[in-house]
Amino acid sequence: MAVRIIIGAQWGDEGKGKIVDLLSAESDYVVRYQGGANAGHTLKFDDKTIVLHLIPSGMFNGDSKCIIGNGVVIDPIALVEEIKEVEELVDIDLKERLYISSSAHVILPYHKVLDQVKEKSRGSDAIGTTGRGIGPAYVSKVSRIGIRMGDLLNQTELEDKIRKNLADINDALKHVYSEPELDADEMINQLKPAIETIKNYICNTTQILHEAIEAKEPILLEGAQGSLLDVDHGTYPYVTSSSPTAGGACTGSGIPPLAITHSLGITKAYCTRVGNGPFPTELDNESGEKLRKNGQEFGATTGRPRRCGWLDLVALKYAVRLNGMNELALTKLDVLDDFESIKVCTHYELDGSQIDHFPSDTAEVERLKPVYKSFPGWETSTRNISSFDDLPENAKTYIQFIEEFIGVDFTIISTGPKRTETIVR
Ligand code: 2SA
Ligand code: MG
Repeated sequence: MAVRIIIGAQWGDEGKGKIVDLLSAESDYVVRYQGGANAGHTLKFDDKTIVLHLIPSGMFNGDSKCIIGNGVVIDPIALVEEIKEVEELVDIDLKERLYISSSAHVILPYHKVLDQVKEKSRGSDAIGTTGRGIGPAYVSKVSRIGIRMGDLLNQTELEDKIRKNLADINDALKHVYSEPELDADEMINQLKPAIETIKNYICNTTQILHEAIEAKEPILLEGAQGSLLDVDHGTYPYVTSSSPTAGGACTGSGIPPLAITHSLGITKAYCTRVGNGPFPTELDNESGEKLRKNGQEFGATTGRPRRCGWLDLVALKYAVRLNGMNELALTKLDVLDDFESIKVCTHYELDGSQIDHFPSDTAEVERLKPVYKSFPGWETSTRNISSFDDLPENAKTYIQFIEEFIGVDFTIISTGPKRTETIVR
């Protein structure tokens, strides 16, 4: 019985959605454990495309139960829109498939306003958030004034809590940020229809998962964002406000660490980052442009162009160690198809000395100079190849070098966005 965590090994957008969709056919449960509607997980199957932000990517392949765990922060209005979108795309009754933790925290309109106002006030130090209210919602959670999904079921108490929180927030909006105040009644009325739609999905998901583990049912845990955006282990403060790494999967679902059997890291064949913060292998040149164009590297939630660069093996090794990854998936190999030469970063130079680890000090990460190893490109299409043996020799050499460097093999290699465009080893 597998309990497998799927974790981004970079700065997000590694293609976790596609891999979760692929593996969900063999899973009884698919669980989101952190983040919120800042995530953008793109799925392509049959002739359909959908970008999921909150609903787990296990909805469309098999009939696994999809859980939004306690560690997620949920915007009820965004969730209702997404439920509608899913039900319009395919003929499924989500009532049978979707379970939402009563302990997950709610993103209220004031969190989104605070997110945007705080970003504006940071000026050139902006983090480049998605503006979806993620940071302020986790602030409410840890400062113990948060509203949880279960609280949506008691209208009187909910209204009380919203009014109380809003009094402080309006004070800050008015006096600290010189921004207009928000109206509690308007907010409450806006939430009512959303609550009506989602109330039947709210339940104790931790208990469901404990029973699933005891019944030895296979579970997939779907991370959002990536290891280098982790609030503890990423490039702080240029991080998201949750723990995408393996530990976050336990706290964000209630699954104990010893129940986890597999830690599957997802990495692209190159690197991207969206938002601000250091990115050692970033390419501010034609090759970077070409990666963006070939890989269609634009934010799946915000549409922002993603920053692109060569694969950073030092950062990848750090992610593997942080998460105890014992399997890797390589995605978007086909994006490199028309490059004459391809580089990977094998170590860094920091202030004149060579280092081979990822620094914990973000100021040091800013000063890193990547040292590369070059590979000849394969300059032929790998799109749609589904057997490792059929890959061009130069692609095999590239992949095998990464595996040897990291010490973990790729069990999945993706050669296009569709389910069929995949090598499973
Ligand atoms: P936030 O909104 O507080 O989580 O932003 C903090 C940082 O985390 C980054 N972040 C992301 N990075 C990559 N992908 C994400 N999801 C979307 C996508 C992003 C989009 O799939 O493309 O559409 O722009 C994601 N979500 C958060 C963010 O850029 C900040 O650097
Ligand atoms: Mg994404």
